Amino acid sequence: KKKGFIFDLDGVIVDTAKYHFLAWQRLAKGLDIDFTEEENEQLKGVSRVRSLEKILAWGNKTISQDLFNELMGKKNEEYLSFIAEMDTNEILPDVPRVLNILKENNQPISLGSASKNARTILERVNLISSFDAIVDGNDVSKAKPDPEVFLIAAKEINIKPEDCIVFEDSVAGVTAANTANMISIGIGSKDVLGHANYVFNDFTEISDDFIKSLIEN
Ligand code: G16
Ligand code: MG
Repeated sequence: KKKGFIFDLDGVIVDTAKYHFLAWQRLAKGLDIDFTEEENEQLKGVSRVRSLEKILAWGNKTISQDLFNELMGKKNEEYLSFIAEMDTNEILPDVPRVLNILKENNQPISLGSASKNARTILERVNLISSFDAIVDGNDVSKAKPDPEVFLIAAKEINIKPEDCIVFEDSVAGVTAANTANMISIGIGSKDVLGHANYVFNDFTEISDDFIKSLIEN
């Protein structure tokens, strides 16, 4: 049977959260705002605009629209300078194995990411050709936890939402997958992603047989 397999990018295929963190931290410092790794957790899967809004709220700062736009541009420039150095070593463990099983079983694969830099990252790590469709922050108007990104990702591979399986590391992303009526597989800690249908710490815990059971059921 044909199922649709939808992958989030940051935190699932590569760990770019560390680069977002470095770039946001520098920006926050410039505004005299303390920005912690715990706060960074809450920015996972969240769009760029919404992330800056949250950081400003945590720091009790209001800024002009012009400065807001300028800071967003600077943050992205810095982030781009980090991802320019990425290579295949940054692909998270066993992601290629899972992509290969799916390919061997002729299963369509989609990307569903909030990032506007998704294509650049997939090119850097040489995975762009593994995807039959790429839906990212440039294609959606409503950010996760809204299901829009995953619904478009399903449509682009012609698979009904209820036949789709989503791999996600963020709270908002798992909620988005559940709302879309898809099977959600959380990648991370059970404490954080308890609302997912299944949770694994990483892809090394996901067996070939488990993937095959998803295809068959
Ligand atoms: C990712 C990250 C978020 C980031 C967002 C926007 O989403 O998880 O932390 O804020 O993209 O990224 P950009 O600034 O590159 O547009 P995902 O959905 O791939 O996890
Ligand atoms: Mg993510």
